[in-house]
Amino acid sequence: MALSRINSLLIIYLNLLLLLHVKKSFCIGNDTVCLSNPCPNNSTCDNISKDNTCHCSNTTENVGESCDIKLVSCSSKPCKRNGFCFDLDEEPGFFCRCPPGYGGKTCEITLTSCVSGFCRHGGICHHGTSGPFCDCADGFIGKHCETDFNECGSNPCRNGAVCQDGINGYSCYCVPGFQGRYCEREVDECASEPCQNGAKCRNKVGGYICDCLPEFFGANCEMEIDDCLSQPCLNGGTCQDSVGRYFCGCAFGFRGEHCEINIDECYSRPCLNKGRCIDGIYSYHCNCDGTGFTGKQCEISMSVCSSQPCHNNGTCEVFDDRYICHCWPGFTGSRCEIDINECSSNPCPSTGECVELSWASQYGRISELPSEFSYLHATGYVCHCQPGYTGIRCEDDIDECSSSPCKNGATCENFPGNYTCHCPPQDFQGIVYGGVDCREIFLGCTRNKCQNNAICIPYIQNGQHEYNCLCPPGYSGLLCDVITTLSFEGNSFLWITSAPGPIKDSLFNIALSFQTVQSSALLLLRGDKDSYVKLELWNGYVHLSVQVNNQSKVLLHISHNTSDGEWHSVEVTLAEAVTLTLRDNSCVEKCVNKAPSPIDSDQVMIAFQNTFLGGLPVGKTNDGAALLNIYNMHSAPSFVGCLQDIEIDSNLITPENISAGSSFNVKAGCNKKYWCENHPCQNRGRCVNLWLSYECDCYRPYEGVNCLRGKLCRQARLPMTVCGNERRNLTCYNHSNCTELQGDLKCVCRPGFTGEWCEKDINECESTPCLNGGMCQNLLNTFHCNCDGNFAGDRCELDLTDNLISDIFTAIGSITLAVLLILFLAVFASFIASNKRANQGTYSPSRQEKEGSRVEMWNMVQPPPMERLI
Ligand SMILES: *[C@@H]1O[C@H](CO)[C@@H](O)[C@H](O)[C@H]1NC(C)=O
Ligand SMILES: *[C@@H]1O[C@H](CO)[C@@H](O)[C@H](O)[C@H]1NC(C)=O
Ligand SMILES: *[C@@H]1O[C@H](CO)[C@@H](O)[C@H](O)[C@H]1NC(C)=O
Ligand SMILES: *[C@@H]1O[C@H](CO)[C@@H](O)[C@H](O)[C@H]1NC(C)=O
Ligand SMILES: *[C@@H]1O[C@H](CO)[C@@H](O)[C@H](O)[C@H]1NC(C)=O
Ligand SMILES: *[C@@H]1O[C@H](CO)[C@@H](O)[C@H](O)[C@H]1NC(C)=O
Ligand SMILES: *[C@@H]1O[C@H](CO)[C@@H](O)[C@H](O)[C@H]1NC(C)=O
Ligand SMILES: *[C@@H]1O[C@H](CO)[C@@H](O)[C@H](O)[C@H]1NC(C)=O
Ligand SMILES: *[C@@H]1O[C@H](CO)[C@@H](O)[C@H](O)[C@H]1NC(C)=O
Ligand SMILES: *[C@H]1O[C@H](CO)[C@@H](O)[C@H](O)[C@H]1NC(C)=O
Ligand SMILES: CC(=O)N[C@H]1CO[C@H](CO)[C@@H](O)[C@@H]1O
Repeated sequence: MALSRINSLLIIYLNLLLLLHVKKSFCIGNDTVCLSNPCPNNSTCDNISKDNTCHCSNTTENVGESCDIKLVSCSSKPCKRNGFCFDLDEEPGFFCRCPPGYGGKTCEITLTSCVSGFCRHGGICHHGTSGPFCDCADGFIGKHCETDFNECGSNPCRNGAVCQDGINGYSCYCVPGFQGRYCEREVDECASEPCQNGAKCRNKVGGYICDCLPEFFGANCEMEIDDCLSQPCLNGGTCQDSVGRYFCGCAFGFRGEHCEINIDECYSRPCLNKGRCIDGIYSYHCNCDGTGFTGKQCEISMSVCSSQPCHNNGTCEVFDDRYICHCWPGFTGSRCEIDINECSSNPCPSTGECVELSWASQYGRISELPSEFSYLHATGYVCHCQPGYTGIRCEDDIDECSSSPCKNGATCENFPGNYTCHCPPQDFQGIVYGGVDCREIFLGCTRNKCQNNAICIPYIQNGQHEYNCLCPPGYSGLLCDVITTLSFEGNSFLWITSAPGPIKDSLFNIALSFQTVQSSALLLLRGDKDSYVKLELWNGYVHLSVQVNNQSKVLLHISHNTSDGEWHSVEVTLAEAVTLTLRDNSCVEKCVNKAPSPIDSDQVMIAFQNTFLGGLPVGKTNDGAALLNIYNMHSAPSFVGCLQDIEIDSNLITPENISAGSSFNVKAGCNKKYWCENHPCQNRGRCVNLWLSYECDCYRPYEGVNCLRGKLCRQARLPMTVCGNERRNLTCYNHSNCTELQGDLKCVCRPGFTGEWCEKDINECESTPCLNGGMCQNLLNTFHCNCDGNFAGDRCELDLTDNLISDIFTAIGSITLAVLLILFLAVFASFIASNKRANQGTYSPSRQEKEGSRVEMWNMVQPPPMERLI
């Protein structure tokens, strides 16, 4: 029930709200209101206003809902009888205040009874016989009490006071000095005792006068006269004013009432030692001249510090009758005379030099120090770097190459402290750059005269383009046109004499290059029989032996085989040590050998005047009789081969400066002959170049010079014997006899044979008995020398020309040798040919060999008769 009532109430309320809303939206549609222009004349439709749609356009003129009511304003002067008009903004638009006795809307009515407003200012209206009249309140007069009565008219105020009229009264406003209702009483201004400092007050009209005591002034004598105004205090004294007087506060050094007295500071005699005192203002000065003292009070004896005893800017301080020196850091000593040596520990490395900071002379000169010397910073050191180094401890190498100093494509190589430019080789235009930085163009080699493939090295001297020739081995001279090569052709020697040098320098120095196939040979001997230095080849190795006074001292060698037919350079120096050096590209290790020098006597030096190269003069020299004795000593065989670039004590030996008679079998140039080039050895025999000749290493059964000769049953040529016992059988070849000695079988050989069975033919050529290049042929128990054309004799020992060093000889000798050889070979060949023919058809060499061996070993049959081939 209750619920349904609440429901219906809620529905009614909601409907009401809806209605209100609809109405509101309707009414608010002001556009439509104004559009219909419902407002009357003299009004406008306002579309902002919600409630009052029409507004009167001039509200001072038109009012009312339809703006149709017109107001009357005071401007139209509606009030009569001088009534005062007030504008109203409601009907009728004005209000008139009428003068007394009149009324009505426009004061048009004359009042004749006690109506309100007949009496003004509280006057009471009474009705009389002749009309109403007014009983006015105090202070007002007139028919209607309209006029205020002037009470000041009787001048009630005195002494020039101003009277002001009021309603039923008045007020008096007094001039100063008067008081009272009518300003009739005079005021006593001295009553408040305005005068100070004992002054007497005299009253005056409207004021007073203070009669001041001396020292005071001012209207009330309140101010005191300043006695200090005259600045009575002298010499900077301060003035202090007091009543009727002043006091001076004096500056230091002055006294007196006005500080006029300068106090004498010398009075106490402050200067000592007869110094003269000069007074000043609150001070004194001691003039110590002539007293021998100094200081403010002449208290310091001048004798101690005046001589400036302290060194190195130390300060001198007097201490009793002595002095003390105060030193700067870095100095010490009682007089600062010792400069502490900060460099004593050698703190800088080798690339820098230690410079002490106390070395004033170095300031401004080296970059590591500031420009000005100061004792304040004089302790310690700096490292002054050598050129090319930097860093505090000069540890950094400056890369001089970083500035690219090398020009024209040269490469730069940095070194500690420096650089080197490697100039490029001659370019395609033939330009060579040189100089320190490869800047300069060197033209010296453009037309050089260097010979024999020498390398030309250009340079500039005094502005001229010059050149040097760098000679290849075997040549010397400015243009490398001098040949230094010498040929040693067997049993040769070259005798050089040199002046004896001073002993203490390098004793001697020999350098030479050699070329040989000999495995043993004497290269050089310097000295004599007792004392010498000897350079030899032993089994291909270079050996150096030194002998002093017949005692062998030093023996050095270098284990590198040099008998290979190629050039090898060897150097011997004798100074504090004996040094043997093999300067050889092929020698890789232990190419230098050293030993302490055994030579210390001048005697030896005299012996060293003589040097023999290649061999010793054994009986073969024009004036060699004496030498023969001196140099008849054991040595390696004489050298066969070539020597060049021989330097003895730095003197170059050339063929030109060899004197006649001091050599044998030595020729200029190198006569190395390539014997094997034409393959002279037949039947696959191996050719060995022996320098002056060649040798054929034949395969069996071939033999002979060129392996042409077949070794046809050689053992059968000579008879053999066979003997034996029950234990063994023995065959003895080559005509040897068989003997039995105490049951032991032995072969007894014929001369020229050797071996257990006398089977070996002794090679008589082994000792190279043929001289002067003669070629040896081995025979049975003997040999035969095939001599060079210029030589003859069993051993080719006879010289046919006697012209030792002649190029013609060389040519003829070689030709003769060749012709002889050819002849010999021809004879030899024809011999073999005829021999072969005799045996043709009967022999097969291999078969014969086999059968022969069988015969040799086991047959007791006597062999056929010997066949002599040569
Ligand atoms: C408005 O004034 C005009 C003449 O100026 C008149 O014709 C008209 O009737 C007036 N309208 C009203 C509502 O008084
Ligand atoms: C009222 O409406 C009129 C006509 O639409 C328009 O000219 C006028 O500016 C409006 N007044 C105001 C105050 O918006
Ligand atoms: C209204 O009317 C009076 C009298 O005619 C006039 O003085 C005043 O200027 C008018 N005001 C306006 C706003 O027009
Ligand atoms: C409008 O005002 C003028 C003067 O201001 C008056 O003459 C006129 O009669 C007035 N019109 C209406 C309809 O009130
Ligand atoms: C030495 O000392 C004096 C002051 O004691 C100073 O004026 C002067 O420059 C110093 N000399 C040097 C070289 O430092
Ligand atoms: C550095 O080397 C150049 C040539 O490369 C030379 O002229 C110069 O003297 C050298 N300087 C030093 C300090 O060694
Ligand atoms: C050096 O060479 C030669 C020739 O080839 C040879 O006879 C000799 O035995 C060699 N020496 C050594 C030590 O090998
Ligand atoms: C040198 O020594 C050898 C053997 O060692 C000796 O036979 C000779 O007589 C000596 N000569 C001299 C001059 O002492
Ligand atoms: C071998 O003996 C014979 C005869 O007895 C003799 O003539 C010959 O000389 C001897 N040969 C040797 C090498 O002893
Ligand atoms: C009345 O008119 C003004 C101006 O045209 C408008 O901004 C306003 O929304 C209107 N009011 C209604 C209720 O339509
Ligand atoms: C020990 C030995 O071998 N003896 C021999 C030596 O030669 C003769 C003949 O050929 C033999 O009969 C032996 O036996």
